[in-house]
Amino acid sequence: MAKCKRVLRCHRCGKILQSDDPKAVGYTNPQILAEAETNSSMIVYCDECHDILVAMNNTKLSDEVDEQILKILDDAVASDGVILWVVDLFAFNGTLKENLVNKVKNLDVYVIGTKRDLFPKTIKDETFQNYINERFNEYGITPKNIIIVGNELNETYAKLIERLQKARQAHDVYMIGTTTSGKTSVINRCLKSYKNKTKRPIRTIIYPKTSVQVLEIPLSNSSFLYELPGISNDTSAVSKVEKDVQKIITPKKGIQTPTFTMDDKSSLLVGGLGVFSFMRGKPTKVKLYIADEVEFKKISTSKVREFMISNLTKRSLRPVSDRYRDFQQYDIFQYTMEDDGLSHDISIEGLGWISFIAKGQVIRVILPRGSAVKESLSKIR
Ligand SMILES: Nc1nc2c(ncn2[C@@H]2O[C@H](COP(=O)(O)OP(=O)(O)O)[C@@H](O)[C@H]2O)c(=O)[nH]1
Ligand SMILES: [Mg+2]
Repeated sequence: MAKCKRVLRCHRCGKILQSDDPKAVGYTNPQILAEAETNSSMIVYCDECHDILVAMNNTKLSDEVDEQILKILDDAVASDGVILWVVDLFAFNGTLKENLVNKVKNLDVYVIGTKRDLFPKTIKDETFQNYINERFNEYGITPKNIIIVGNELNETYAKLIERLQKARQAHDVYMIGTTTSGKTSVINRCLKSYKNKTKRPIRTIIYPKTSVQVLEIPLSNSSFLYELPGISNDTSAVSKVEKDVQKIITPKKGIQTPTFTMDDKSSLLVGGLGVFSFMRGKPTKVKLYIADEVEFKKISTSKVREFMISNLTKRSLRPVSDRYRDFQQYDIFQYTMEDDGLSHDISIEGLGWISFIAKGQVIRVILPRGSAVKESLSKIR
């Protein structure tokens, strides 16, 4: 009698998987393939896609502007400049890029966490400071100071300038941060309490030996603060969707934090863009953090695929991106959590995150291809 075996495809590119020829398409490790053949719930990628996915989650600088920023930062390194790193408290994850971190590691780094006003007032600044500190520490940076700001005009900004003036000891200050992290807003608010005591004007210049524009603010007759161009956030869901969808997923007024109890058959849909499926584990209380206009829904995991496809036309859960017309265009990651009883986040960069106590659950995350997913101890505990 003939033997029959299931033919498996790469979950990302759809190519038929094989483990015979490492040079041919669809190659994957024989052990993984053998395991997947007997375990139908396992997700497998060909080696090529696997490498792409790993690379994507280790965000590296990609575009040209980023290269120029690194060039400018060579000056910061050479002159022992001070780094003022602006981070978006909501869309934090793409912030720490390897090349950038390596460049400024040995300098004094001050961090400004922006958009505090999006979060409930009950959350203490300290909570955000601890989170930022932990993430920077992971990359070998100990920030000298972390300041949390929002869109209100308050003393924080005046204090910020004062503190920076003292700390920098006549060195130049280089302000860096991802695009839309809030650099210009911070500067505009600081300028309200800034007095230019120098003979030099505030101006934009093309930074020497580069082709990028920077804002140059004189701090003394011989030193400046430079606002550098935004670092690309090419792994953010925001960069993967059209303008009107971007507007919906980027919080303006506030975020919503609905809670759910997820069992091993339930999934949480975040608009038509992201899904968190709990595959294994006891019922878990989950808090979702997303922009106020994003719709969400808890459904049975067995219905996810069908729902996502029908939602493309029905649009019963918004937003929907027309760039993701079929299920193959989403990436899928699977996390097996530790059993440490601590609060963890799984975040889809730029879209939002879930927060829950880790107890060995298996969680599958579906997200627009190319956006990064990150697991860490919780931002808000
Ligand atoms: N809610 C809120 N929005 C902010 C804050 N700072 C900046 N934004 C918004 O974030 C977007 C990008 O800000 P911008 O300062 O231009 O960022 P840049 O690209 O880093 O210079 C704009 O829509 C701002 O209105 C803040 O503290 N709170
Ligand atoms: Mg700007």
